[in-house]
Amino acid sequence: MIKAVIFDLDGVIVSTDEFHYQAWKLMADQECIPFYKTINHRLRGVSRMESLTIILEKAHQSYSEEEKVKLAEFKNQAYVKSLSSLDETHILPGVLQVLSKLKKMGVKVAIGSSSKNAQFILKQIKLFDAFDAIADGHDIIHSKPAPDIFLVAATKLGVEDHACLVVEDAVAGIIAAKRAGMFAFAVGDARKSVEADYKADDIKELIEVVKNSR
Ligand code: B16
Ligand code: MG
Repeated sequence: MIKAVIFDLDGVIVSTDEFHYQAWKLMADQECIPFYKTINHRLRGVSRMESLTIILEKAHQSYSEEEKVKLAEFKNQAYVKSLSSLDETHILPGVLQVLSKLKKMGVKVAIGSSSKNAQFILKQIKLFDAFDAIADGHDIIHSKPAPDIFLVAATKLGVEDHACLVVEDAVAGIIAAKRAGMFAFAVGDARKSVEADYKADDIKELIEVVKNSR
């Protein structure tokens, strides 16, 4: 029986990937590092420093740890600045209906995001109070595909791991959910994952999945 649904943030609740892309691109252009959308695609669900490591694969020079921290800070400042234009109109289709139905069914809801900006983003889109728990990049050391973020979310909710369903748009997030012993519901890019328990074109399909588990 599914007692809780844990939502990834970027790509599930709101699409911030273009904002991430533009901010990383600014950093990459400044450093003359080739960076394009296919590389950006690999950054989904991956932490800030791990994202930088992926981008630096194409760099023509090596960087010290201190320099890497500075590059990540530069990107984050540009990213946060761009988030000021984010509002509730950016909430992805179906999300509000799904949250409202789950509430009525008595199913707990949480956020499980690798982002250290998750709380700010939730405030921008006016959904900060819509969740029973928020687990974000500040709560973990190892980001997806490690199961940590979802295990923290389940603990904060007080729900057993095996009674949680994770909604993810990243393959790394699906792997993390399965490693956490949870059900995995894939949307968007994550539908190519072989590990997902459910794959959907429309997030609203998860209501039936939760109902059928009861
Ligand atoms: P930040 P999610 C992830 O969010 C993004 O998908 C990923 O591209 C980003 O690098 C990561 O958050 C860290 O974000 O730099 O804001 O801490 O999909 O786990 O909600
Ligand atoms: Mg995501």
